[in-house]
Amino acid sequence: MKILLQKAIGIVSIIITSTAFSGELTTPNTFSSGTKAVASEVNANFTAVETEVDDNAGNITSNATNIGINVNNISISAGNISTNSANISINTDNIDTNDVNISSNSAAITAKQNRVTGTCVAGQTIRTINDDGSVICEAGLDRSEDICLLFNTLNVQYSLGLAVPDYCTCVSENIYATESISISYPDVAGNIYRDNLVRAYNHPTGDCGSGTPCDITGWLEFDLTSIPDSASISTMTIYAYATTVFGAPTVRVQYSNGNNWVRDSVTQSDLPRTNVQVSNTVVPIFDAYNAFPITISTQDWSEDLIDNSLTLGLDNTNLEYTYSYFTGSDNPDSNGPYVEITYCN
Ligand SMILES: [Ca+2]
Ligand SMILES: [Ca+2]
Ligand SMILES: [Ca+2]
Repeated sequence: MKILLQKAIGIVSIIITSTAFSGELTTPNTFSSGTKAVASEVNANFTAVETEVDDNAGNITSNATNIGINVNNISISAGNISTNSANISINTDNIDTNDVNISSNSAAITAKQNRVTGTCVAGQTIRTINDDGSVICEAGLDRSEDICLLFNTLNVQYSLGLAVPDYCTCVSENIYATESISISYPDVAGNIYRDNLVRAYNHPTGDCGSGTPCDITGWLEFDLTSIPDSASISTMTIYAYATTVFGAPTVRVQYSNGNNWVRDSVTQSDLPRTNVQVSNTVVPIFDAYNAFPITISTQDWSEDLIDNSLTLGLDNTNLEYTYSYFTGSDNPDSNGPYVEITYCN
């Protein structure tokens, strides 16, 4: 703004200078040799000369003033020119810097990964993302199926204690016991009760053979043929109907690796207490089905899926004289014992 004002002042001063010029002298009369000069004509010529001389005198004064103004303006302009030169130099440097930045930005734009805009149809997965944001698809793998397969084939629920994911296909089956028996331990004679009751019975002062106190486990056998060998069992609960409860027996489930036994011929050595506790204890309720939820992680159930014979016992841990009797396997429809197994594929 300041520079523009100074330029305007300079232009005005030039205009003032150029308009203050004098006219050209023209004398009104011309005298010839041998003729008489008339005084009025001579005076007229002098008057013309006087007018122009006066005019020039005025112009000289105003020119002197203008010259002073112009000198000042030239000085101001010289300062501005110097400032402008410095600014031009700075701008030139900035332009050079910008050129370098533009060059590096162009390189970065060329090398950049574009926003991913490519898509794959349902059932496919992205294999490669291209620089321009397009994608290369391939036939998708159903990871959820893989994970369920992992649970089934490696039995990780048992080995790692991991729960089967909800999205795995899980089914529940109620499998009724095919055999039942009650056997006293550790009587080497094997005091065996081959009737249709499943005993969870302790009598510390009783005699279950050769003077041995009574510690009777009632066993149940289940046929697991209907469950695939590769299945992963996620929950398992025994339901047993209590027909007698004396005192407050604390009944737990235990496991035996005995297989394919029948009530009429089974011996104590056929049914060892291989795993003495695969559930917490429950005090049974009389004249009702009692649920005994099994802790899946306590046993590798895959061997029973392969041998198809699962043997689980009901045992009383209360060392006082207490007991509970449950319905045996003879009549499944009459409150028979069964196991509810949930497994996943
Ligand atoms: Ca078995
Ligand atoms: Ca099987
Ligand atoms: Ca016992």
